[in-house]
Amino acid sequence: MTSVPGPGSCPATLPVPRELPREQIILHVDMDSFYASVEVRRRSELRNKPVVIGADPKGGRGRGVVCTCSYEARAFGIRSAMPVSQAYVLCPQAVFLPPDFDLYSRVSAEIMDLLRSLGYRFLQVSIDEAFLDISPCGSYGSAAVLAGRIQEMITCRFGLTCSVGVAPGKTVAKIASDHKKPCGLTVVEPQGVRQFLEPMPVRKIPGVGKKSEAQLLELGIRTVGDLAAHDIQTLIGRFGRSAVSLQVLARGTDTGELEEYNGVKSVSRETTFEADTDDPDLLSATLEALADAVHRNLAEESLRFRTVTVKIRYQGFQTRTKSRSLSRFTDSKDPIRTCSKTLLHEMNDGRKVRLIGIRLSSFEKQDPYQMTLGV
Ligand code: TTP
Ligand code: MG
Repeated sequence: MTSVPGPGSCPATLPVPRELPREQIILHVDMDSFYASVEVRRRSELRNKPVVIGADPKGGRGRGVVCTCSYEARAFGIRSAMPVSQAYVLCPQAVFLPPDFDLYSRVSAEIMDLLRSLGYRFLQVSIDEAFLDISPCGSYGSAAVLAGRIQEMITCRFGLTCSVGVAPGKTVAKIASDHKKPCGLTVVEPQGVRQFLEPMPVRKIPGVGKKSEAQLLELGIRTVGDLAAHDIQTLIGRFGRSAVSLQVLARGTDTGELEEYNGVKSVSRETTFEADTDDPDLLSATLEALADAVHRNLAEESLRFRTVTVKIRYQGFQTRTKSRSLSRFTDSKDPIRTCSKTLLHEMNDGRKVRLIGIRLSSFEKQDPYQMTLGV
């Protein structure tokens, strides 16, 4: 096993800086085809095959969407969020597997523990990606060595591959990790940021989706370079104040610090029924009301969450809780409703219920990196 240097112990051959460097160096790790790779790891007969994680396609008539797929399946045009029925048309011979969220959450937690244990400032941003502030490495040469060792270590320890980007800020590091997937390593030094970003389509900027892309195109903005150079007043006129942060991202000048969110730890609401109940309609309506309430709190605090927990107390006071972590942070209500319904369904064994509750946790504050154009 390769040992990965911590901030105070860069490899012996590498210079240890005498003082903290002025410019930060940010590393972004993103696992390759994460859910699919975890499945391939436990069933080696799936290696090198097109594997799609999503509900059963039922001969092309199945419902549901693709969570992700192996790179072999991507060669057929299959992508995340595509209906499984469409994926089936593109590649009927692919192996379609239902997602095993509990397994992916466990593997993710182990990977994140490893990354956190390296001792750098750390920020997890989704189930399979995290940032490290590796500024103490002192130079991009040392940073590249560290990045390669992190990749080796993840492969050795977990039998999974990841891609890594290293850059002076979070957004550029994230775009860099996506640049040469899978197993990619892209290092963008400060003087190379503009050259790296300028030719990219605007969609590469995190937060710019299909709709924003179309709106930008109406202004003749196709590349990140076009966006960086565009008149800011015109952009503000079209998109409002969020245009300022968007242009900062396009210019690669967002060098905000990495901060793990340390504020509110959880937002929760629970209800005790006047009389113990097993009425599914009452349980479902109560859960909806609780989802509304926690969602309102979330919005008041300007937070995005990743983990939903449902608590159920049965007649006789026995209490159970069950949690599920989403693949990425969100501030929308729908995942609270769907996830809490699934969890309640999984725990409800037909006994009468005295109390139910919903708790949200694993937060991050909204920040420009997650910014969208609000369209
Ligand atoms: P991603 O990192 O976006 O995708 P990925 O790891 O599968 O592939 P890549 O090599 O391009 O990084 O997302 C991480 C996991 O989140 C992914 O394995 C499954 C889940 N996910 C969904 O469930 N739905 C989605 O729409 C996306 C994009 C991801
Ligand atoms: Mg990934």
